[in-house]
This record gives sequence, C-alpha cells and structure tokens, in this order.
Amino acid sequence: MFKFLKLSVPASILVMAPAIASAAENLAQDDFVGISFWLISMALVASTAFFFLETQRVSAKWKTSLTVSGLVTLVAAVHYFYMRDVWIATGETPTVYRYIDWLITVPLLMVEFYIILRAIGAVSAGIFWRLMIGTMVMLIAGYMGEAGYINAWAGFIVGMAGWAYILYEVFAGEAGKLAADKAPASVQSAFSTMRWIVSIGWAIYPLGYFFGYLTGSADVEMLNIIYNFADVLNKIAFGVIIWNVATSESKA
Ligand SMILES: *C/C=C(C)/C=C/C=C(C)/C=C/C1=C(C)CCCC1(C)C
Repeated sequence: MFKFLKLSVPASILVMAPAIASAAENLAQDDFVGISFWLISMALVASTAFFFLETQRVSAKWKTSLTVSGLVTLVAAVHYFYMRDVWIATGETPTVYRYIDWLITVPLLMVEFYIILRAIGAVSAGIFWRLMIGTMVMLIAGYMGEAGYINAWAGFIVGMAGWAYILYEVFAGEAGKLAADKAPASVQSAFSTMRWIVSIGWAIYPLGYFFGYLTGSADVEMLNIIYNFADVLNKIAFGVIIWNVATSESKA
C-alpha cells in the first residue's frame, strides 16, 4: 500500500505536469485571479504529496484520516487546473467545476469528521448518514438554484437548511456530544477547530452565492479570489489540523 503511494504521488504529479505547463503561457502578469488559481493549484498538489507521504509516520488508526485529506486536495487540484483554464480562456466563473468539486470533496470532509470520531471510540453509523444527508441537500439545492433548475432563492434557503443541519449535528448533536465526552484533549481541540472551519470558513460560500447570484452585486474577480482562498482554508488548513492531531496522538 505505501510502496504504491510512494510511486503514485510522483507519478500523478508527472501526469499533471503537461496541463500545468500549457496554461502558463496564457497567464497574464496582471491577471491576479488567474494567479490565485495557479498558486492554489500548486498548493493543493504539494499538500496532496505531503498528506500521502505523512501517512507513513502516523499510527494505523490515523492513516485513513490523512489519506482522506490527501484525496480532498488531489480532487481539488485537478478541478483547479480546469477552473484556471476556463478563467484564463474566458474570464468567466467556472461554476460547474466548482460544484462537481464540492460534490466530491465536501462529503469527504464530512467523512473526515466521522473518522476522527471513530479513531477515539465507538460511533453510530447514524452520525455518518446525517452528515451526508445534510451535505447532499445543501449542495444539490445550491446547484439547482445556481444552474436555474429551481428558483434561486428556493435553492439558497433549502441549501442553508442543509448546512444548518450539519452545524447542529457537529455542535449539539450526537457527534458534538461524543467529542466533548470521550475524546483526549488534542482530539477535542482539533474537533473544535474543525467545526469552526465548518461554520466560519464554509460561510464564505453562501455569502458568495448571496452576493454573486442573488443580489448580483459582487464582482466576478473578487468573488473568485474569495472562493479560492476559502478553499485554502477549508481544504488545506482543514487537512493540516488533522495532520497535527494525527502526529501528536501517534506520539502519545
Ligand atoms: C472544499 C469545498 C467546500 C468546503 C465547499 C463548501 C460549500 C458550501 C458550504 C456551500 C454552501 C451553500 C449554502 C450553505 C447555501 C446554498 C448555496 C451553497 C451551495 C453555496
């Protein structure tokens, strides 16, 4: 398994290299949105290599968590290559790629919550399904609203309800209680940072929806830069928090 990872990380980076190189010629010096897409795609590639390689350093029960963190940044890196190209070629917001990315990475981040809890003791499968249902309601409603299948406000309101349900589960529901009661101190602090990311960090996306689509007042450039840095926080920083607890718990 880890021999496979050792080989596959450099191999996957090599496979991505042509796509990385071809876009570089078209990137204008003053295209700061394009530059932010570029920077973040590279940061995501580097994070992926880092999380995968670090699985070798942590104890068995933490390996899955780090692997999932690496999958999140890997999936996002590939989407960022596409989004960067769309932006550079058209100057338009690559909405559909963002949603496809979210549809894969957000459930993986929810799986992460569940795995963290499982690493410290018995958890019910109900937690997993409730987090998953909240995620799906949030994203499907958001996409249907943005793509015009349903009323934009209806999509927003239903999506907000899905997010509220996730927040309820991680703060006050079974997941929240479990972490508060049973977890060692380092896991508790990681869990609490993770849930602040899910509330404050994730709030950036519905704000983008609100200002970008519902009221139409945001400018496209600002919106994309904000989304891009939100992804650094919610994907890379989220992974680093898990890496931190995984390495310190493995030493203990
Ligand atoms: C890595 C990507 C992440 C963490 C994306 C998260 C996306 C959201 C939290 C989106 C939330 C939305 C709502 C709460 C309301 C409806 C519109 C959405 C889908 C933008």
